[in-house]
Amino acid sequence: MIPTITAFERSPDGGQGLARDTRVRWALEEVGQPYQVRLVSFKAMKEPEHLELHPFGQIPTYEEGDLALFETGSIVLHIAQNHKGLLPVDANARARAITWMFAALNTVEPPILELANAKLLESDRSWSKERLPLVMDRVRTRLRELASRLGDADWLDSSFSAGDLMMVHVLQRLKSSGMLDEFPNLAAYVARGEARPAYKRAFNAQLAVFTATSTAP
Ligand code: GTB
Repeated sequence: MIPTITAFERSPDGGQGLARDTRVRWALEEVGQPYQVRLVSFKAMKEPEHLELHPFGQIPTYEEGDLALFETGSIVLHIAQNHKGLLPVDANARARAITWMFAALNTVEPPILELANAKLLESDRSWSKERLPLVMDRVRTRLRELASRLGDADWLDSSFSAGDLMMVHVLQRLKSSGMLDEFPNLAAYVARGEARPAYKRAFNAQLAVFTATSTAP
């Protein structure tokens, strides 16, 4: 059965691949599962039809037969559990890979989102300049810890997994800040993820949506 995901009709990132449908597209490409995409506008995301699929009115969602999922952690885990290629066969290695997925979403992504919000939504507040260095320090702490664990390894555990896919996509959000470059092994780790053919296909597919909608009359 071909799954259908939802994505922004017009991504605010201008096709940089930062919207979260990219991580789902990437997972589907890694396992060789074709998929369909339904594009949704910001208005449609808040309407009853979409809220039925996603209680928080966001993208991406994932539909496959009777199953409808939201939350990229859950969607990528579902894909990884039902196809070969994103989780090791060995039970302990599999549990560790899933642990890295949770670490990406629960430990590394929150301070990165806090930074994005501080820059995007709070820059006009009187306290913004004072707060920003604190928020940046929280991100740096996580990056330092992650860089120390990764060391000179290619991936977080023995081989590329859904944990790396999630971590790379989470870290990509920092590229424009320059903070990733303070940790050369993390910058190289992200570049390794982006060099994977499956990532390139996912990136190009989301970019094609942006290009098509921005050149439409
Ligand atoms: N925890 C959820 C998940 O992982 O699935 C979070 C989903 C989420 O944040 N979705 C965002 C959304 O639908 C799109 S990806 N937002 C609309 C809304 O909440 O009304 C987040 C995102 C948006 C924009 C950029 N960007 O422009 O760079 C990057 C990431």
